[in-house]
Amino acid sequence: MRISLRFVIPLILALLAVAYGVVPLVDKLTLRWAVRDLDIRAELIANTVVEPLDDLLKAGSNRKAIAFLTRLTQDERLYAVGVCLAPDSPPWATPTLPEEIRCGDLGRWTGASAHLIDSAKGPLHVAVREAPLSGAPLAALVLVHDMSFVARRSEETQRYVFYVFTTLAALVSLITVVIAQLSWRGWVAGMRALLRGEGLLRQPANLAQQAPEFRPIARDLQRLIQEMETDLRTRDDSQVTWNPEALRGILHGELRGDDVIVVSNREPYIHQRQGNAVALHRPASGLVTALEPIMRACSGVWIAHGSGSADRETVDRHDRVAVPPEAPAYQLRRVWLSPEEEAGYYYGFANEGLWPLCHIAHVRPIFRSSDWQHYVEVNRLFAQAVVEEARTRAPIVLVQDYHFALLPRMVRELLPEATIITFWHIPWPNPESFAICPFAEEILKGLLGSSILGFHTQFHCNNFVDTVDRTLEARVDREALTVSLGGKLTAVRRYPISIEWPPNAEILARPLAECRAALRRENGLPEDLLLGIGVDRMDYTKGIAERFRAVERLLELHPEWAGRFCFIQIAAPTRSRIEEYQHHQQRIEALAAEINTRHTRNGVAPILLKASHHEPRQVYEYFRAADLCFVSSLHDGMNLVAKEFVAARDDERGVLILSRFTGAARELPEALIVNPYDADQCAAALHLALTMPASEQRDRMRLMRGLVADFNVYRWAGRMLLDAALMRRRNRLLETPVGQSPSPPKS
Ligand code: GDG
Repeated sequence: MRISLRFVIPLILALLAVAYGVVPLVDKLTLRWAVRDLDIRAELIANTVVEPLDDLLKAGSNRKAIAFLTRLTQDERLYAVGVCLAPDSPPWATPTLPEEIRCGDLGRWTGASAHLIDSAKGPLHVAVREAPLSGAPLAALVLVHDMSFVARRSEETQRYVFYVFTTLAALVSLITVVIAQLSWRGWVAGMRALLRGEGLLRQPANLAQQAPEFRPIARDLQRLIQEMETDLRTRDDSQVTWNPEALRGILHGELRGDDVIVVSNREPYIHQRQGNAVALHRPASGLVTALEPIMRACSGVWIAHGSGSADRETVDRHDRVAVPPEAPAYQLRRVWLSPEEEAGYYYGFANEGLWPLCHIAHVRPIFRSSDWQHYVEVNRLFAQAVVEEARTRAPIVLVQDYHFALLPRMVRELLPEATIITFWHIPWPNPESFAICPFAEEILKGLLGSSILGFHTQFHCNNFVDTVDRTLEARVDREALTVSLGGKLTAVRRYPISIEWPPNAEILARPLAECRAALRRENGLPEDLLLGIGVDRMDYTKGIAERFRAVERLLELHPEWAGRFCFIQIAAPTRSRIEEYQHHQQRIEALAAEINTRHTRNGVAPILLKASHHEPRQVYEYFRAADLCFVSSLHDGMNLVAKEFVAARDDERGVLILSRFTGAARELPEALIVNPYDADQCAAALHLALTMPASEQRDRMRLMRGLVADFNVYRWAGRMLLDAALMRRRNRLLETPVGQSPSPPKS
């Protein structure tokens, strides 16, 4: 529409100008030129005919004189000729001489220019010239030219002028449209690129080449936008009290209540058949711990694998169940997998391939092409579930973890307007380590379907960007930390995950002294015994063996602790179908037994291994009963146990020993930071913790609690949602055609 107007309007203007300006001008000019030509012609004829005419008159042959004049009019333009010998006599003339030409008023036709008359024949040009003849010195010759040829010539000229000008006008209009289109697109593209953060300054060779005139404005605009964003971020982060209400506020204010869909492998509630009854379980998973309070606040849909033996019995006909059961706040949509799919996608590719690949824990990754096929299929299955659950064309999809590396791209293809935030809960290795994966390219391309890709630490963000740079033909902006693949931009951002704060009152309900006494009693331990705690899934990345070795080393270096100190390890069973995990559990059990054999004193074993699942409330009671918590992961994205221990200690006591290879170590430097591979250092940290004065414990714990309180899980999710909202606003602004409302809901 815009294009056709741009073409037609100049064309119409040009035609009007031709009709009312150019054509009359051409007429006037043609006439003027013709009259001048005829004047000259008349002069020439007069000069030529006077002499022969005089001879004929002298010879007295009037008849011959008239015949001579009539012969002259055989010239197609000379219409009539007459001779006036005296003013009062009738002219000798050809029969065609118009009647209004009389010898008495010839003065009417003389002067600087000839005169025109209209006759039945058409316009005539009359020229009167002196013709001194013998005996009639005042005689005059009247020459009348037919001017119809002028009209014909003028008509022809008009036609040519019209065609020429119309063609020119059409050409000019066309060129105008093309230039306008090109420059409009260039500017729009430049502006879009700028607002997307692909500043011209960052790709001078590319964009600045396309629109070099844009460069100075771009620099200023970009700086302004960045300053505003930083300003907004800092203000938001420091001024908001991050709680469920704040999150709901963002969702309904910034995101206009758009629908939120979470996708994860692990479901937050598992229904298990136990005889005739159905029991509800909360799985041991950092991801679930973090996301559950978010979903309770946002009330969207959580899509996950229905893995419980009674899961099918508890869903409605859309495979949904409202949770939490005691106060439903959101929908859990279960996706069913066959045993083969689960074996290939979950146990195989995700946990025998990607998990060891991303954790530098010296367990060799296994990649089977059959596992990969299942991984692709299951990702597609979940992508389809996302489409089914989306209420609008542009939902916010929160993709969780390494089980769904391909999902972001699949969802992007099915729902191009969706805002896809992918969070990678585990570390991202360096490019050399990642390169051994035979499906590296597909995984990276899959992840780059995300609008935002989040990691716990800046180090993992950098590793990811480096990996993309080495593996794909993508544009990487290291300053803005964005990756552009096939024109689609993915922002790679750091969002350190956290836990609910303040912690749920229920899990802190039991008084501290009671927890201390009860747990010692229940485990047959002396009342004054010092207690260490470790809570993990039974995973080889958690460094449980290294932890036990540290306890052993402590007892070797400080035998006085034997019988006075016990370390309780809660190890929830995990991925037990995988051989590596079975071996790991056997090794851990054997190691604990071996150390206990050597160091048990007064009936107190130094290590109490509880290889079973515990409810969150019990876990928190252990945290509250302990004097120290030891987190010794060999490599961990964040490690929420560290933060949970801090949250559990409202008495501001207890010491946290924390592996430097966890994301948490970057946020909690007041913990005793150790290298879990260094048994001596860990033993020294254990000794330090057991002897740390209460005041120092309080000082350290206060700082750590302050950090976790400020940076709780609502802030983690809120930050991502705010970034998503900003992105959506930008996209709506830039991609919505003028006058069209953005993304109407699906009918
Ligand atoms: C991944 C990343 C990242 C443990 N045993 C029991 C139990 N737990 C709970 C803990 C904690 C959670 O499981 C473990 O969370 P972590 O963060 O320590 O570790 P991963 O499960 O490996 O989590 C990790 C996390 O994702 C989040 O992004 O921090 O780096 O590896 O909440 O309390 N919970 C129950 N019973 C148990 O026996 N109920």
